[in-house]
Amino acid sequence: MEIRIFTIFPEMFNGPLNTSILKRAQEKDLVQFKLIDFRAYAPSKHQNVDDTPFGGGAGMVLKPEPVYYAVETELGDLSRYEGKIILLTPQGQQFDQELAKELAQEKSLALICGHYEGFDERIRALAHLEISIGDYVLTGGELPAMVVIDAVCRLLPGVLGESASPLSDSFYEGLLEYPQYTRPREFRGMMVPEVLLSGNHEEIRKWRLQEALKRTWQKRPDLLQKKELSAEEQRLLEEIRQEEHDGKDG
Ligand code: 9D3
Repeated sequence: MEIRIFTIFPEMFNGPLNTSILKRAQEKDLVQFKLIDFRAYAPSKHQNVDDTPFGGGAGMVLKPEPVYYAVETELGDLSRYEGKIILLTPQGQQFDQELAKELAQEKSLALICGHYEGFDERIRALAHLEISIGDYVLTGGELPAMVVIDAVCRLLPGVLGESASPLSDSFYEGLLEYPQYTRPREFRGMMVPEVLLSGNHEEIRKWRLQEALKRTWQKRPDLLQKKELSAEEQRLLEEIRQEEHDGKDG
């Protein structure tokens, strides 16, 4: 996948893109990143990429020309561009795992980051979709772009090793994670649950599934509403409800 990032702060991306999994994904040529500073496309060298809003008011607005010039120069004829052009904006569709999966199917992505109070409205016409990463106010679209890139790239074939395959996400899809333990068996009086030491893989599988269901039920009941539960999951959840009702610890 090729990912182009349009920003006036390309240096913000150096850490995340050149560390760990994303670094390795580039080395394996599974993904290519190109950072484009749209300041380089300002109408003249000293002309700014932002300006005061027509009609008055505080703050600065990102001008359309540098963004259009940058995107058109990089992507060529937009009617022939095969990927998705994405505007990062607080008004966008809220990013989630489903959207990450959809974007992971694309051959290329172009992410446009604003870093102002807003965009000139005409910039929206460039984009196929607008994405927000949640209801909180950031200083720009760069961190959201990195969130989208991270979530999408880990889904690309070969990016994660076998052991951490995104396929293993799917068994517990839509659930919070089950509790995990490593050595030592006892730490400051806190024990690793016996079942995990038992070597009984079927018991371990059931325990993990039930713990994942329990956590989700307690902390994110909204996720359970969305999920279609198998017969086994319904049975395990019923047990959890019963235990809770009987006042066992949970
Ligand atoms: C005056 C209204 N503000 C919107 C709440 C203006 C505004 C504030 C901050 C416009 C842009 C920004 C910078 N944020 C982003 O560009 C952004 C963002 C975010 O702030 N939260 C979650 N997702 C995103 S995606 C892009």
